[in-house]
Amino acid sequence: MMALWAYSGERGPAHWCEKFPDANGNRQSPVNIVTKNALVDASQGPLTIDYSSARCTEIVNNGHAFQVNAQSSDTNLSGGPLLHNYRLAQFHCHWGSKDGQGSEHTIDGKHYDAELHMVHWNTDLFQTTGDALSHDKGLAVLTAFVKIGKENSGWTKLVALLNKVKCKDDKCCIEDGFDPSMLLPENKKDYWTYEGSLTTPPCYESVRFIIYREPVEISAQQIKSLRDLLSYKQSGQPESGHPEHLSDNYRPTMPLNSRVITASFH
Ligand code: 1SD
Ligand code: ZN
Repeated sequence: MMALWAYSGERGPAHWCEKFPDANGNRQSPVNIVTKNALVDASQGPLTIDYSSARCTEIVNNGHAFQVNAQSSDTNLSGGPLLHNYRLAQFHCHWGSKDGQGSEHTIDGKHYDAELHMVHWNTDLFQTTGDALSHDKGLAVLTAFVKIGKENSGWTKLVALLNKVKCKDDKCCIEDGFDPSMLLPENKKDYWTYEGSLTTPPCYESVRFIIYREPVEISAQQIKSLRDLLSYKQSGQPESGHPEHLSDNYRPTMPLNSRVITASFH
């Protein structure tokens, strides 16, 4: 079956709103962060991130990205700009086919090489991830930029897992689990935050983004394992006119409109 949307061509980002009207809304993501315009709010309390009970037991290639699913557990993301408790549902990345592109958000117009999204849902107000997905304050996405540089030992295990889900719909159990905190930058105090949306259809306006200022570095060899993923099924072939490799899976930045981006630091 043909995918309902894509990152280029006739079903690319400019056409998403034809099937997914929220994509035309006024609080869409990603956005360009103009650092000098961010409103400093050092009064926000610290962000609490507790992944100690995380049970990340499955990795999937969904044809748009890889995704590591977390089973229901007592992970917690709260504090900072968040008014509720959030629980980790999954994490995934967006990346480029070549250096200098791949992140969804940009900083003063500049792309990083990839962007990691830790997707959390609000367990105070909703019963399931599905309920939370389409409602304001439903999701919180903790975001880390990825930059090509030195090898990252926190990524070693992820790279090994990526090799097991090369094709669309490939799935693999992670027997001994995966500690997602290995993928976050050291400096967790400095971040930007704003109210946005899912960056993929249906583009629901349900997401509070929290974006770390400090990028994490991974090696050229490590990013290659992302670029080597395939966008089609083992038994199939690439859709005509669409890239064989899964990359450049980032949405162009969307207008900020009247939103304000807050910075946790001076
Ligand atoms: O792209 C993801 C999508 O795969 C899904 O995870 C959705 C939440 O269910 O979130 C978007 S994103 O906004 O985190 N990129
Ligand atoms: Zn994402």
